[in-house]
This record gives sequence, C-alpha cells and structure tokens, in this order.
Amino acid sequence: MTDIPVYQNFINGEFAPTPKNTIDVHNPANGNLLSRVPESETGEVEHAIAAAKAAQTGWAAKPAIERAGYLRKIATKIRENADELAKVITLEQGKILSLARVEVDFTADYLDYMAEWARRIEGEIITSDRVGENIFLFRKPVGVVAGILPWNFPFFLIARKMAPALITGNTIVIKPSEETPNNCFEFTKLVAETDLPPGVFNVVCGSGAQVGSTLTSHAGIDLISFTGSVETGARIMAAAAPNITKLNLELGGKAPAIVLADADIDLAVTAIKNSRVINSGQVCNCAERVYVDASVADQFIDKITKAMAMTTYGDPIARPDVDMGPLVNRIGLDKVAAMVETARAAGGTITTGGKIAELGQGFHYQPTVIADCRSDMEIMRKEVFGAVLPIQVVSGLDEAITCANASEYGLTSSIFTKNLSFALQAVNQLNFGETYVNRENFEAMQGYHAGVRKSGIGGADGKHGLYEYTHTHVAYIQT
Ligand code: TXE
Repeated sequence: MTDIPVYQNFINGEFAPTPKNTIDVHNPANGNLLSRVPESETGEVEHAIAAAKAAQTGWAAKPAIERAGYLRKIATKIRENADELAKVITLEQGKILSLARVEVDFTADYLDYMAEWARRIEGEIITSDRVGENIFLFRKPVGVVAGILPWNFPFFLIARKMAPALITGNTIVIKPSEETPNNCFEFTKLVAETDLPPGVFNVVCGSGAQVGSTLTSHAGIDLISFTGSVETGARIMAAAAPNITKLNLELGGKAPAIVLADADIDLAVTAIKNSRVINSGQVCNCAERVYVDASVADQFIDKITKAMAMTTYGDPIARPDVDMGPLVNRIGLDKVAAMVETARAAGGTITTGGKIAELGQGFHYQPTVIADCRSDMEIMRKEVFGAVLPIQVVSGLDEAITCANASEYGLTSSIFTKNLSFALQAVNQLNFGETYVNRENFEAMQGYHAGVRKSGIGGADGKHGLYEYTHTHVAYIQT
C-alpha cells in the first residue's frame, strides 16, 4: 500500500509541523483516499494572519515591478509542472484532464497578466478649488487579504485572489476548500521554491466552520475575498460585520440563455451544451436555464436533447476520453438528484437523463434536459451544480428578458440571435453582471467577472478586479 501524503500549512515562508487534526481527501470518481490535510487550530490561523501582517509593509514598499517578478517566477514553475498539477486537480475534483490542463495553463497566464499591471497601476490628480493646491488620489493596498476558495476551479482561484492582491502590495492568507486542497498545497510547494519573502503568501487549511469563520471574524483581516455559495457568503458578511471588514464576494448564479427565433440553432445548441457540461455542470457562470422562442422550441429541444444524450461520462483518469467526470461529492450528487425529482413532480418533462448514473462508483449524474419548465419551478430559480438543463418556452425577447431578470441571482446571461438590435436590447435590459452573445459562457481575464443581487459584491479580473484590492487615499497638498 502506498503512503497517503499528509500536507502541511504554509505560514511565514515555512511548512508548519505535521498537523494534529486532519481531514481526509477522497477521489470523487472512485472514493479512494488521496491525502490528509490540516484541520487547522485557531492559533495557526492567527499565526498566519500575524505573519501576513508583519510582511505587508515591507512587501508594499517594494517597487511593483519587483512584486511582478515573483508572480512571473511562480507562473514559470506552474508551466514546468503543468501535467502533474492537472492530474492532482482531476484526482481530487473530478474534472476531465484536458480541462484541468486548461485550468493550470490559464492560472499561469493569469499570474503573468496580473504581473503586467505593475507599471499600469495609476492614481489621479484632480483640479482643486483652491489656489496653489493639488488633489492627489493614491491607490494603496488594503493590507491583509483572506482568500477563501471553492472547489470547482480550485487552482485558478488561488491565482485569481493572490495575483491582484500581491501585485497591489497586499499579503494574503489562503484557505482552500477542504474538498480540493491538494492542488493548493502543490501550488504552495512551487511558491516555496521561490524567494518570495516570508509571510507574503500563507496557506491554512480546514473546514469552513472552524478555519473559515476564524479568518472572516478576525480583526487582522482587511479584505475577505470569497467565492462560494450564497448561504456561506451571508455567514461571512455576518462574521465580517463587527470589524466592518471589506468584502469581495462571488456567490454563483443561475445564468439564463435566451434563444430567439432567428438564432443559429446549431450554434446555440453547441454553445449551451458545452456550457452546461463543462466541469460536470459545476460552474457559476454557465448556462443554467433556457428561454427559447416558441417558434423554434421543438427544434432546439430535439437537438439539445440529442447533444446532451451523447455526452459521455466516467472516471476521468481511467477513461481520459470522457466529456465529464463525477460531481465533487455525495452532497452535490444528492442535491442535483433531488432538484431533478422536484422538477419532474412539478410537471417538467425529462427528455434525456434524469437519474444518478449506475457506474458502480463515483458521484456521476446523467446529463439531463428538462422541458416544459415554468418560472415558478425551483429548477428555474435555484442554482443546480450538475449537467442539468431546464427549458422554458417563451414568446419573444421581452418575455425572455422579464423571466431572466426575475431571479435572485445576477451573474451571467447569454443570448443567441442574428439581430444586433435584439442583442443590444438584451444587453441593455438584462440585469446581470455579464452577457455573452452567440457564444458559450466563459470569461476573459481582462474582462470583469461580477454579479448583481445575490450573486455577490464586487468582482474579479481586469483593471476593475485589480482595483478591488486597493483603497483610495486622497491627499490635499497646499503649496
Ligand atoms: O460551498 P461553500 P459548498 C454553490 C453551488 C454548490 C453550493 C454548495 O451551488 O452546490 O454552493 O457548495 C468555505 N466561513 N457554489 O458547500 O460552503 C468552505 O470551507 C468561512 C458556487 O462547497 O460556500 C469553502 O472553502 N468560510 C460556487 C468555501 O467556503 C466558509 C463555488 C466554499 O464553500 C464557511 C462553490 C464559513 N462559515 C459552490 N463555511 C461559485 N460561486 O462558483 C464554508 N466556508
């Protein structure tokens, strides 16, 4: 029997002693035990925050171009180890290897992209009402960032939080999801091989209830950057409230895809299917409910049913050719199964799938299409983290937009039409942070990934995401 690795926290530039209490990490495709990771104690979390605090002033004092150099070194190391890292992600998270490889490459590119901002972070000089005065706006780091990660793109999310934090002069304490921590520790090993100053990047692992709540209620944290569920986001807001800690929250979505009468139906089918199947449907911004015009509904439903039915699934290591791996855990699988059952009972027609897959092992759910859905059904309102596509028939764009906007979420949305006026009307009237026109939902690192309503507060990526990690300091200089 091979030894099960036991990972250690990374605090103040050193790996901590072997943890006393651990959490087991399993492969969702077959249940095998992969590793043991720390269930950190409060003292360790406080130690990490203190280390980040102590390092922050010196780190912020370095020229940004020097800070960029460290991000570039880490990016290079990621590229040198890309295949191994992709395998670690697949084993613990369940996504197919080719997607894990995309995630690894994107992460390295993201670190390089954020490094490019070193020479572009700008303040402002504003005209004064007073003679001989200049008003300067400086962009300054907020201080110590807590980065709390989800499990769906766990490797990329390290960089999405760390890179803008570090380039703007903050230090960070990362808490990976207890479902998928191994890739974060492998990332950390690469960081440890660089000469990044101690305390700038720290990792403490553990459950949300213990480690997450210690981090989010701690007065030493200046910004909490969290990606995860609405429920946990609300708990984090409550924990942050006594310290009035700044928040950046990405809390998922229920992305509508609108298919109009003039749409290229084959394009819409391919894009929506790909969007729903990627990462086994566990993606915050991907198409989660369709509003299709009545005139093309039968054609669309027929084609998307066939496309979803042809989607293959299985253990992504044993069968590298599959389109989808398992869901991340039993809770996720049971949740998807229950939501489909509720939709069926409420009058939804399952045109393909609709069951837990009988593969003998792993948390697999069949790719599923549900026709005859209505706006009042749970499946059209609540996030479903699985390859399940509910479809509602509508009459024209106005009804589609009204239905799309009637949601507690507001992250992403998409529309398929050949008419630019319809596309622009949708962009103007959809109350969402992102809209994709005639393409699958997948954001660019130079864009801005952000939602309205319960999808969160603030955003990530690009210039606007970068500046979330700064505060603005104004100086009135009378000469
Ligand atoms: O999320 P949680 P879960 C959605 C998706 C999914 C559902 C539940 O619908 O089915 O959330 O997933 C940490 N204080 N998304 O339970 O609980 C936790 O340890 C501080 C959408 O896995 O939000 C982990 O590191 N932290 C999504 C992280 O929060 C706490 C991605 C996410 O876990 C905490 C993932 C606490 N009290 C799930 N409790 C997206 N936006 O893409 C937990 N955590």
